[in-house]
Amino acid sequence: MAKSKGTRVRNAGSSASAANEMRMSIGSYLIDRLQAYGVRDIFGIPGDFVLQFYGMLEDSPIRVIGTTNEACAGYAADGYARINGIGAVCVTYCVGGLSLCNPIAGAYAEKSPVIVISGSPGMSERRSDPLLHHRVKDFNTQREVFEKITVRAVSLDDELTAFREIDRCLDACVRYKRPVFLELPRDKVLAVPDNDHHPQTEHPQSDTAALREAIEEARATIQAAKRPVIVAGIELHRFHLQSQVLKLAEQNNIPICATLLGKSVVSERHPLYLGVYEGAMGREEVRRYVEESDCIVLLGAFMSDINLGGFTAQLDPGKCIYATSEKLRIRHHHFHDVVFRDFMNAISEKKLGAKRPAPKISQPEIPAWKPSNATPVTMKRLFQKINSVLDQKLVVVSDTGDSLFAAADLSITQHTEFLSTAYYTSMGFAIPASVGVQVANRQLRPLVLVGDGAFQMTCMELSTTVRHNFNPIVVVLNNKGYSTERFIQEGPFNDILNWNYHRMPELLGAGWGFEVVTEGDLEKAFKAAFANQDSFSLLNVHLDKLDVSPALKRLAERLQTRA
Ligand SMILES: Cc1ncc(C[n+]2csc(CCOP(=O)(O)OP(=O)(O)O)c2C)c(N)n1
Ligand SMILES: [Mg+2]
Repeated sequence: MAKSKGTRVRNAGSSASAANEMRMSIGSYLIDRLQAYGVRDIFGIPGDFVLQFYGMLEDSPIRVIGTTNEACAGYAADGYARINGIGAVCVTYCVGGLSLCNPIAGAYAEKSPVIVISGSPGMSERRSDPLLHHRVKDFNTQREVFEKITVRAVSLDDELTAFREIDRCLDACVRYKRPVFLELPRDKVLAVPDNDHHPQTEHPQSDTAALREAIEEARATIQAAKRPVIVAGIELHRFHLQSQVLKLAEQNNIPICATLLGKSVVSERHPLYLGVYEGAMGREEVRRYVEESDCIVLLGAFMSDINLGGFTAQLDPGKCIYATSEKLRIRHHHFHDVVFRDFMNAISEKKLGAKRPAPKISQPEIPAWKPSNATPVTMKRLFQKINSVLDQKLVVVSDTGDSLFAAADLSITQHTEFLSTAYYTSMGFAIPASVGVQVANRQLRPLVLVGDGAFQMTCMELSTTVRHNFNPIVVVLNNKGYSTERFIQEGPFNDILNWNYHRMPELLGAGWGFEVVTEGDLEKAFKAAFANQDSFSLLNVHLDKLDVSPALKRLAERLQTRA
């Protein structure tokens, strides 16, 4: 993690300071600070070790959203955090908390700021080491597991330090945009520390000389380049730096592409937008533009394999400016103590000297979609259809599998956001994350793209969708198993049971289901789904088990030609 030169500590100021004289309990201080950081809703399932805190949450303005299991709560909180800027989940000791490990590991990997709160046995109950229920090895096991997958994991077991620990945890969550973990022993929820405390936040500072030198070198490098290009990554979204990247591009006529995880960071209808850069998996003209560029400005991007097309991206570090919240490298020079926001503000501050004509960029046409009524649906035609409906105010939430690869070719407009786990790639993300999206903003309508395998992992979260009258459109890519894996190595382990996915509404007592075999069915189902504003719609789209997206085919072909 990048260290910053200095850190300014400030009193954050909140009702907590005013209420300090009245002395708050640890539980109420935590709830107060959650609200100060923008947490309006919290996901989870209660249990006896956390019931008292749940009671306090119910009495607070924070809305508790019950989910069907804790893993789903984790994905929902992650989806919520990606829209709201921060999310939270509250569960019981070990049986609840440890189910969160996979979603929270994903949130860590992809920098989604989620606060995890877990109840735990009271400190007084722990004397003489009893075998209390839910205990694994010793009373610290759960916290130690979370130390590996969060930026800060603490137990609020000491009144003297609890408030300070809460401040530090929440601060780390927003500063690093990564999950934090707070364990609250049940006999400390109402404990009232008797020391005075004023909430504090830390503000990392850049080393001014390092910042100046980095900016001089970056500006000179971009200015001298004939064909610079920007690769925009997900951190621009997480740190709210989209306007800075657009300013840098527009002032200097520099084309922009996005990584797969960063897709939708800038509107894909922007005149300077080239497309998703994902090595061999992406469109050939985008790959060539980036790899032939003499100055590649990677901003907030993860240099991961799937994100950049299975390690097929060929980027020469000698031609790259690579800036993230953790690293700043200009060609082979490494800079320390430069805060990403300061770098972005300074680099976009004023126009660079070079006169550069606007590049000629032609985006692929989005042809009007006309169904050939009796023709069976293919992946290619399905995604052409989806592309043609994206003008609406939608959030595309894509699960892992060919739904993700295919979605890379969708054209995301200003009105649409794109959420996926393109780096960690855990199946089961999309349906619970879509719940998180609508809890964060009821005006957004998720278009969920999910394989049949991933759907079977977390589809029960549609239950929460129904409880809250949410209205996502869920497209199940029913290719009868794990086609992405089939594509790599076929075997009976890739087969799954074919469910009547379109009959989920009968089970849940709400929603509309559509079975889609032909293009005619697809046309009718989408029309009805868009008209159905009041509940979820589910399209069970039958596909051939060997039919994969153009993006996945491109990857395979190019890997073969390079081998
Ligand atoms: C939680 C999890 N388990 C296993 C995998 C490995 N995996 C990657 S893609 C895939 C198949 C996905 O199947 P499906 O959701 O039906 O999508 P499809 O590949 O058929 O498009 C599997 C098993 C994973 N990424 N995540
Ligand atoms: Mg499948």
